[in-house]
Amino acid sequence: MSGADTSATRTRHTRQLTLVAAGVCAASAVWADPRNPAGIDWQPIASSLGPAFSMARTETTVGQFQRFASATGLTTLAERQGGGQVYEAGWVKKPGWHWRHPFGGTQAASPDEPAVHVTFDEAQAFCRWAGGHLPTDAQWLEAAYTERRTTPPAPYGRGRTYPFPTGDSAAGAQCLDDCGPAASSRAIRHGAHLMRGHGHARAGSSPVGVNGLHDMGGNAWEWVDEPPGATGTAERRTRGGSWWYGATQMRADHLQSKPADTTVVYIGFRCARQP
Ligand SMILES: [Ca+2]
Repeated sequence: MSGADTSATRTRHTRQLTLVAAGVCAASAVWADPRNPAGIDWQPIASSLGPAFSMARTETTVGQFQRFASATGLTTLAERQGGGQVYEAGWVKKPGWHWRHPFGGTQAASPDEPAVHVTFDEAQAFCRWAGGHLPTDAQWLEAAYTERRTTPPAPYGRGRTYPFPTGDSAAGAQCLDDCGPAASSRAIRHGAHLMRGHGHARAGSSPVGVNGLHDMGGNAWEWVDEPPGATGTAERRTRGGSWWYGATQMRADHLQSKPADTTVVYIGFRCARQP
């Protein structure tokens, strides 16, 4: 019995040392809450459509994804293929553009930037490691547009469904200039020449929206599990628009999808979990 305990202790200690050696600054968080190894800030959503669930209050960040990559040894498809893509006069592969360097160059992404250039399967794997799953389309829509908090702060009203994740208008979101001038000043300058848009902002730096969530409209476009349970490279839906788009793409009736192995500078994700 004591031998088993000693072995378990040694195994746990070895893993802690491995995490520390790998530069996992949040190792304490990993061990403090094994149900939430990524340290996600979860927002409960009291859904009227089905079981309650929680949604990450921000897009998955580079810091959170770093914990996952360190723990699993993941090298993403965009890294293995030498870079992800952006749309210019057509799809263009950008050497060196991936989640660690979203716009290439030598400036590494900050821990609070959204993790982008991530495939659907990589996003789903992160969410399962983090204790949840990619949201279903129904969960994403419920969380984005219908206010479910018991006493939401003004201007939000309990039970109201809004046209945008930011409420009655798209103002304040990280999108093209029809979301307002802050999208330019808020964007993180990586020095890359962009043919369109200003680039992404730090996750959670734009004003809070419906259900207390940030950036459900704009910033990084978000993978959702639609069609649910599909496998392979079948197209999956993306929700909420991005910094590359205007307000129209933030609406619930705007449907877009991409092959699951797409790696793009303006596609990221967030996770949901039960409850
Ligand atoms: Ca977003």
